[in-house]
Amino acid sequence: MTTQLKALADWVDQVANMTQPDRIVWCDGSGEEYSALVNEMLDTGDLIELNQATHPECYLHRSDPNDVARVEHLTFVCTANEQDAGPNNHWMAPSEAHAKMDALFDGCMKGRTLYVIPYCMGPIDSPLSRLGVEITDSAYVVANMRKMTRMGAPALERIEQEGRFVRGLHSTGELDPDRRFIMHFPEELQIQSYGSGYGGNALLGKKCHALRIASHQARSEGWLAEHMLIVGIESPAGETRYIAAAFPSACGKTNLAMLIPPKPYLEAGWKVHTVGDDICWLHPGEDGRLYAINPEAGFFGVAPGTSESTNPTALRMLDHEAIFTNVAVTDTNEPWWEGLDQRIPVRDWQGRPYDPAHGAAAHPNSRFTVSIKNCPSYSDQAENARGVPIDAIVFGGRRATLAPLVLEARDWEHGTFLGAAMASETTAAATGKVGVVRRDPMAMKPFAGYHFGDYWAHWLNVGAKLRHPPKIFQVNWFRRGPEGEFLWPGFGENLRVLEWILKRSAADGESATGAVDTPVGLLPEPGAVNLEGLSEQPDMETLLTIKADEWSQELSAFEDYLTDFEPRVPQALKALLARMREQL
Ligand code: GTP
Ligand code: SPV
Ligand code: MN
Repeated sequence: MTTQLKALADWVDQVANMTQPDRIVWCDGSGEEYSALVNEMLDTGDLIELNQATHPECYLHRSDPNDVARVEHLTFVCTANEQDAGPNNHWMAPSEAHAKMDALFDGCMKGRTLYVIPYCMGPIDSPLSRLGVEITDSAYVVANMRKMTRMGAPALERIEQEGRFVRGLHSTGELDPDRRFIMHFPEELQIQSYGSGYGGNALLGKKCHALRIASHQARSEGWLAEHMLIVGIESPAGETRYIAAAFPSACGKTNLAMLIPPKPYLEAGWKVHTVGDDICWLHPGEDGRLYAINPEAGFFGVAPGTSESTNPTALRMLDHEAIFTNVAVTDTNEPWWEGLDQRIPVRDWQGRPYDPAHGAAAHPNSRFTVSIKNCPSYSDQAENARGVPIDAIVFGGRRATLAPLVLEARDWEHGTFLGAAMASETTAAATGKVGVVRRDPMAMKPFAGYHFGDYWAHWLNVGAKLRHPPKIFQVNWFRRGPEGEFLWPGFGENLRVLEWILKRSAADGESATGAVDTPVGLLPEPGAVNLEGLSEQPDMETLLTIKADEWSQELSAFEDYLTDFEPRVPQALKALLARMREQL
């Protein structure tokens, strides 16, 4: 395979001249190609076979211990004008970044194979989908891209027709943290990544293309590229309505996207349909509603915490055709992670004999890669070229205090405010301290490819043009009690909150019953969230109370934060903030 498209052929030539690979392979995305790659990686030790009787076609990859998460401090947005990247991004001048990267890429593929991966983000026949080509010297990246994207011949065909594609160049380099950069050139539709083989740093279709570059394009084209799951909730009446929800990394998107309804809901006939678990492209439709597609074709999900009680759907899809990264293994050579079950693993994520003194057996950010088609709750609308209509947008964070279980925004503007004011405790998905509350507007702090002030203004613009905008909500599954325990049972039980959200969305504005007004938004009325069948009654009083002094402080902190983004903060957000403070 090669290509008729001169721009692509020339680029591959130019990269090959610079990186000096031993051979060049154009990936067609076939099953034979995948099997051959797996066999090659089993030989090199890049993959380790897991128990093929219990886990057919499942493999384990162990990363370099210095390369197990996204590296936000080494991730740059290289716009011509520094202001356009905004204080939310690290910036480097394009010429300086190119010089740095050219020096790193020079000869870096000697003795290696250069793989050319044409891919399509979104259903292959959707006008909303976008094309890209990733060049990489990592077979692990190729194998993951095959599960995560529509990769190979059909994508190349569309690229040749359209002539426009995002160029992503990746090399694992030496895996040296001091020679590692993830560079974005939105104005050139280019990504260059060196020195890491980890997910978000190396699978360039994912965060680099589908969020950082796409958010840039979405802004100029009138749509939104967001860090959101997409889920369809089918009521006993047989009506399916769709929710898009943004939570920061490792804060519950995968779990919510494939939740299993609690027993009374299952018995009543509620069903869940998974469209996506991480990225969502939202387009205004001709009918004035907002439509969502999932640009991805697979999951790169967090392993720890996944169990029969929290996410049985995930376990059903992880016992075949999955690649595990940095999990532990049991004496029967099955994958294992903290929270899975009571077994004691024999080897930890680094391959050492398991010793609790070394810390967790599976890395806290260990992950699985699996095709979305393996998901038992896979939605038959996931390939819909128009996308699915969204009835509610949900923003959520991980907050031990302050944030209530659920809060409804008065309108799109207020919802944009709640999204912008999000903060959440940091997790192991990125290198750095875990558990520190940081501001993470719309769960996009690491992923918005441009200035947050412009981004909020764009949100307001998109909403103002929708004749039937979805309602916007804020949730928090992670509120803790005095002993550090979670106050809300979470996981499948979150459907109880989604039910209230959908009820409120169907109803007409504030005339709907079931909510009480507060200065920061609308809360469920006592009894409005169905708690029937819960073995323990949660402390709803704490979960649904807005404390004026705490919130005044929070709004002050947000006001301080906003000053970093001046003079680009939309007036409407500042006016809302002032009004809320007054009312508190
Ligand atoms: P990324 O893939 O990093 O973007 O993360 P994600 O948002 O998809 O996070 P995921 O659903 O994988 O959840 C991360 C962690 O949060 C896992 O350890 C889950 O077990 C845990 N978690 C998810 N939902 C809930 C919940 O409702 N309550 C509690 N207490 N924990 C949850
Ligand atoms: C996240 O960190 O939000 C992820 C995993 O979904 S990664 O692909 O590394 O971005
Ligand atoms: Mn994510």
